[in-house]
Amino acid sequence: MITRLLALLLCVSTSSFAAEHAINAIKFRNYESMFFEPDHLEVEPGDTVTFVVDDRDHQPQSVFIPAGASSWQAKPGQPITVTLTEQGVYLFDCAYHNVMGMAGVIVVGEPVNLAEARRFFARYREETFAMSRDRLDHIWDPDGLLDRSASSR
Ligand SMILES: [Cu+2]
Repeated sequence: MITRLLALLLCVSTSSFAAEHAINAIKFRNYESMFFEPDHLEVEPGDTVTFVVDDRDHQPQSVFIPAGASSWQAKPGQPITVTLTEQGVYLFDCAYHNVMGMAGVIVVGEPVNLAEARRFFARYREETFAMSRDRLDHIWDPDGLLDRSASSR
């Protein structure tokens, strides 16, 4: 009986609960301005991510998503919670401050669209970032998040 109960609990705890994550949109801290913290996140399909804003002049939105995924855009100055069901690499930014390099990356499950995401980001970086251009480079570096997550699976 106890064994069955433990097995059931283990099953429930590993598969049934989607995790909830938060990403904070930050205006100014420690001499750095307009950034997301964390600026990258690895989550599992079905998890939720809430974008929390510390100022009315933020508007988190998706700018690149895997095929079949739903895009999102917060109302200006409002938090937004999204459920990420499709695997792959997502790029998001702040509609107001993306010119200042305010953007980030979420990997849901396997980075199945990594090549496409990498091409998109290269163009996006040149066209969008006027300041803090190298801010997300650590994610795409050969030793960065995306290559780690791609090679470790
Ligand atoms: Cu902003």
